[in-house]
Amino acid sequence: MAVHGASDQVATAVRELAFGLAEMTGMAPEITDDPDGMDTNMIRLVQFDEALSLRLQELVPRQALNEEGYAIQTIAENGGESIVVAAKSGKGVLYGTFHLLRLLQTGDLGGNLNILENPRNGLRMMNHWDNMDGSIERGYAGGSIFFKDNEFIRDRARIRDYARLMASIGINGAAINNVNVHHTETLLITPRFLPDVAAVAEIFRGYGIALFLSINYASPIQLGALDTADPLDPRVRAWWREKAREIYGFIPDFGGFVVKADSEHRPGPFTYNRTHADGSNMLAEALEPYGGIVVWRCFVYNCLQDWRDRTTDRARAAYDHFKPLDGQFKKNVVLQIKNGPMDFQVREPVSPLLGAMPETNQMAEFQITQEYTGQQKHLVYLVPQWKEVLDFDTFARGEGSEVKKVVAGETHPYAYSGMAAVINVGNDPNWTGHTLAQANLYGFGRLAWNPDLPEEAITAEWVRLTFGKDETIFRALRSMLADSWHIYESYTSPLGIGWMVNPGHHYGPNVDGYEYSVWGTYHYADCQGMGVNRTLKNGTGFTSQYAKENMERYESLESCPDELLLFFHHVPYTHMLHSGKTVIQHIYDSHFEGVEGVKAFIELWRELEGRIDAERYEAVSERLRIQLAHAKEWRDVVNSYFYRKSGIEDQYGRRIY
Ligand code: BDP
Repeated sequence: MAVHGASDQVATAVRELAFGLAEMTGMAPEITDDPDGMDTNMIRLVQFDEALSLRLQELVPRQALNEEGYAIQTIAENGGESIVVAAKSGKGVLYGTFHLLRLLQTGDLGGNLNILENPRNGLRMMNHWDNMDGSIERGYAGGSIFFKDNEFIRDRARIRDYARLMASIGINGAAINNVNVHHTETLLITPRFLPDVAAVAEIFRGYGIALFLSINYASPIQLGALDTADPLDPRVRAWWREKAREIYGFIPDFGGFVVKADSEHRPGPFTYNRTHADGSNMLAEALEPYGGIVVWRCFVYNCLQDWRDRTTDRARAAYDHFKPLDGQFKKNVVLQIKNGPMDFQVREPVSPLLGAMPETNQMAEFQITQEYTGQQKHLVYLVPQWKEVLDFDTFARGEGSEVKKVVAGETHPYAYSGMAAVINVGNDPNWTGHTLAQANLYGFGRLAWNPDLPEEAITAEWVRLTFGKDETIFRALRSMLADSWHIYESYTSPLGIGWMVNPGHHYGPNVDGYEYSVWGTYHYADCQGMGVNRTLKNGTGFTSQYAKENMERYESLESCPDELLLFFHHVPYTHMLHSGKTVIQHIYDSHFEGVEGVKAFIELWRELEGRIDAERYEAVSERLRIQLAHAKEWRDVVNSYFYRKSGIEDQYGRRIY
């Protein structure tokens, strides 16, 4: 192996490649730093710079690479063949090296390599919802890998493994603490904890990951410095400027802040009658001299509302709050917008805010951790859901303004944009609790790198990297993964209705769990019908937040897609769907089918016994058993609820409990 380039990430690439090769071949490779040597059959890792020989410079179309891109090419030299991984930056070399390792591991290295890859999204971020007591909000795979008992975990081996995992799928930023910043986490930006934060940032740096912190908007007050957090108060501004200077003293390449403000009891600029532009710009101004950014979440709504009039529909909140502020944000603020207008339900329309602010940086927020999608007890592969979101045409600049183009900064020219996700890892040995939930983590990284990757290609990569090249395993898992989201949807919530879950922890069926609460998440079922009327004509008017094409599609009962019907319309149970079924019959059928779907998973998985190591085989079998039991409960609770409400018999006379 020959190396040209001195950055931290090139050094990491060398270590990773040496380690990978040694693991796969049993032999440690020889490493030289003479890129023009006369050896044959080399792997060359090359970071372009002035000192590089012309011969290597000319190998790759360097202009075609962006800062994080890479090329992998087979070249003839010295009578043999070498493989060159070349990039402009150390990060690019590292990503290329992981790509090469992937090819080695899946056995796809044959033939002449001629690969050129650039990430489509600039920001490819993970959001941890880790608390310093070691718990993880909405975490289903054990405790935090960063914190325990209100301290940092000293043994950082796991953090290093985490960073490798992230870099191998192209992640370049991570916020390590929960967006709900409690007292201890407020201290993360003080000298009490900054040395520890810096130690984690150093590990991240080697893997090209910028460390971000979620901050408490009221820090100037909570940390005892001031009696206000008013963003227009000069003392508050000065406080944050000084704070930024202090943080960058510890971490010169600190990524910036992630902020949840004025949401679910978090403090924010509204307290001072200031806008979210005022609030975020103040922080952006402090970070600007150091190249830091503010990731400002748009999950802002009044969680104490009781929806009585058409103006307080929770679905409208993000757009209503942020759209009028377009153009008022500084260039180093990026708005992070949840994929749907509500909150990571199994089915929601795409957030109408995505694409709607040409003058303001935007990125999309997804949820890998399966809060509302089975809590890693249920198999739910989210890549198909994310692809639907990414492929959704916003029409923001006419046809062809898909979400993936918006968040890549291609529809509107954004300075910062990309994709973020709430991650699903914890300190469980297999990272994600459910082994098959790893596919979601992998898939998110791959889509953030390239949103055009087909679902099946991502699945194939993951299955082969995780379980080897056995075709039987691939066929079984491909079908289980591909169907799993729809199956989960079918035994949980029908036709775009969300939240029929137990309040608080959000697991298990409870049709009226949130129906009479202030949180603004209703199904409005009565004896006649159900669904939320969000039309412009006589509902909440939410449909009008979409571009005309989408607005018209959702507004009309004729064109609204079945799977979102009850999100947009209140209809009688006897309303006929495009599928040819009535709403009530659809509810019955889908809930019965969903349970059958889980039974089919179990059959498919059984065929893999003996092909997969016993530990993973058993662990997944156990989760599938739980899934089946809970799917039946879901089916029975939901079906009997709507049977009793509507009084309408199942067309097939099945017994409804
Ligand atoms: C909701 C979660 C809550 C989070 C919130 C958020 O239930 O734990 O704090 O999202 O995104 O889905 O801020």
